[in-house]
Amino acid sequence: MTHQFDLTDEQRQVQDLARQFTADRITPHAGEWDEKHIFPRDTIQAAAELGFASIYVSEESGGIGLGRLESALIFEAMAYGCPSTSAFISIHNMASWMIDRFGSQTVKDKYLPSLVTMDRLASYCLTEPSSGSDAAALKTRAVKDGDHYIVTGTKQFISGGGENEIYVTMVRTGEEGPKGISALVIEKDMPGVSFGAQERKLGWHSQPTAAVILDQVRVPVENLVGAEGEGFRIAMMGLDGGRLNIGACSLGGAQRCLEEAVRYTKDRKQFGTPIADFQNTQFTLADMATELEAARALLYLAAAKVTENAPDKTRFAAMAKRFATDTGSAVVDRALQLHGGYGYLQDYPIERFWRDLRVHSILEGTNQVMRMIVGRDLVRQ
Ligand code: FAD
Ligand code: 2MC
Repeated sequence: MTHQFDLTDEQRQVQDLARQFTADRITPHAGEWDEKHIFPRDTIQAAAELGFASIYVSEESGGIGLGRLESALIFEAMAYGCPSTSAFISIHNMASWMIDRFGSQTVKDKYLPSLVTMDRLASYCLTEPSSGSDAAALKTRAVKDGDHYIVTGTKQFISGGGENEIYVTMVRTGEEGPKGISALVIEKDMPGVSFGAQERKLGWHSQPTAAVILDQVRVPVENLVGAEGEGFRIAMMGLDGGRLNIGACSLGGAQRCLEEAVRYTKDRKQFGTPIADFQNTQFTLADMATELEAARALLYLAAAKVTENAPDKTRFAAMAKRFATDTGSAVVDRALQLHGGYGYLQDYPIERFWRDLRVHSILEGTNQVMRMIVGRDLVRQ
């Protein structure tokens, strides 16, 4: 490390590994996955062979035990090829980490060995039809019956819904509000689990999204992650990391589009000269690069804070998610403009990134909710 703000040699190695994997296994295929709605399960499992299914799962549980900055570097690198696939792997990591960090030895032994290899894939189920931003208002009920809970309710918009084997699900075991919520591991094959139709989406075509419908599902009490009533806090702590990863996916996608725009504008001629020669083009590229670096710096700082469990980690994760996702989309939008009409065509990758990044300002907490988290924290002090 030459100075305080550089990556370490180990971090660069992790980044290089993820970049190489992306160049070999993701970038050449991402356009086809998007166009044909292909879910690349083989590629996702190949990522697990590099440890990318369990980046911040502890080594004792079979993970690679890295920090959140290393995680951000990996998701940023993979999003350079395909933000949708990178984000899918991030959600699996978030759910696996919740089990590792808060689960009993029984629940860890039951699920983590197959999650770190991605023989089983994990979803994170918080949102419901009537509770999105107001997540603590969730209604899915889990009623104790001996050594089981009987779970009934619907989870909406679940990434991996219908495909994944494991659903880390926030359910109500007690009173109204956040303190009545618990986290339970539910399996796809448990009787009473079914799925809604696959959602037809603007982007994120390389991964499935569906409602998870729970009708009197009998779930062993041993599948609790953390104690009863701790589920909301666990879910929010999962999202502190998930939001960093989603921000990193926007950075990686936007970096790709910036590079595509530089290449394209040097090549494309109008008025007898490459359009890269116009001052407007150079100023636009300069702003794109500057804003991206600023977002990256904030995101890496926030990631370091989450690794350290700093007292202001949640505020910084929210700031970074908001800023990186908005900046990422603004950068991609300008890259599209610099491509003119060609940017709007599927012959170039820009429109795919434009569509894929759009949802990052909505999911894992909308960017209005991110402002709410930051604003509340500012006025609380
Ligand atoms: P709402 O909460 O109804 O919000 C609508 C609008 O109102 C938004 O602009 C919002 O910012 C604004 N708003 C709401 N409350 C306030 C407020 N207090 N102040 C200001 N503005 C406010 N969820 C999961 O649990 N697991 C998943 O795997 C998952 N994957 C997803 C995948 C996709 C493709 C999508 C689209 C969503 C996914 N989600 C998932 C759900 C996602 O987290 C929610 O869509 C998101 O949290 C917003 O909830 P909502 O859609 O109900 O919008
Ligand atoms: N870490 C630890 N604890 C936390 C926390 C965090 N990041 N955030 C909240 N808590 C605790 C908080 O301290 C409080 O506990 P206590 O009363 O003991 O102090 C409790 O949780 C309730 O918190 P709030 O009072 O802040 O709860 P409120 O209901 O007012 O709002 C809000 C919480 C709006 C921040 C939350 O509902 C939220 O994040 N909404 C957005 C939902 C969301 O992000 N959904 C994403 C779904 S996943 C997805 O989209 C995917 C693609 C996977």
